[in-house]
Amino acid sequence: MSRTFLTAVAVALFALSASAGAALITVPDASFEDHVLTEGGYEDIAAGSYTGAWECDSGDAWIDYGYWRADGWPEDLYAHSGNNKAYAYEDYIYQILDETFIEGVTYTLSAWVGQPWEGYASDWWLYFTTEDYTNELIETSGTAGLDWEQVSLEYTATAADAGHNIGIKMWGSSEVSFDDITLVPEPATLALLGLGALMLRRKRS
Ligand SMILES: [Ca+2]
Repeated sequence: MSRTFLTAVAVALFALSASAGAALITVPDASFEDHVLTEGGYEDIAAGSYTGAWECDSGDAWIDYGYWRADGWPEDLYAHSGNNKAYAYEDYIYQILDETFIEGVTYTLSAWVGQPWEGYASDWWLYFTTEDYTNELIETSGTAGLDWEQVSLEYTATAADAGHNIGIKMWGSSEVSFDDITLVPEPATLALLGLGALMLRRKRS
């Protein structure tokens, strides 16, 4: 085997290992089901009795299981999956993950958003932060509809972000609800493979 070929193989293997290493990030309590509720129940994320992984900023964020219907409201938005969803009344819901940013990797944070009633404020925001949840790296926002919709935010980590914990954060107005949060890193695998092919070509010519 030629040295050129071995170089290309090495580059491809490196790309594959980078891909495997960053392929999956598990968001703890991604569907807000870790805290078990009975139907009609709710729990303040800031309460000491809350058992999930999420945190909030000002104590106005809850997980619920059909709370508004149980409270007599004709409409409610049931969880996108499982029993529970989260909502924030002008509050932040966030988590600082154990995983750290890798320079050049593009992270996609996705959430399902929706709201139960017409005529109420319905803004949602998504953010990436570092381990300080107030340090916002990027944000996006929109308006929640009456049914669930998946929204997302992409961020490519810089050299300055590398090694910092990944923070994911949401904000909602009124009873804008969130469920099924995912975080997918996309390493520059194809770019690295492309680089390998380019090196191969250059050495041949
Ligand atoms: Ca859920």
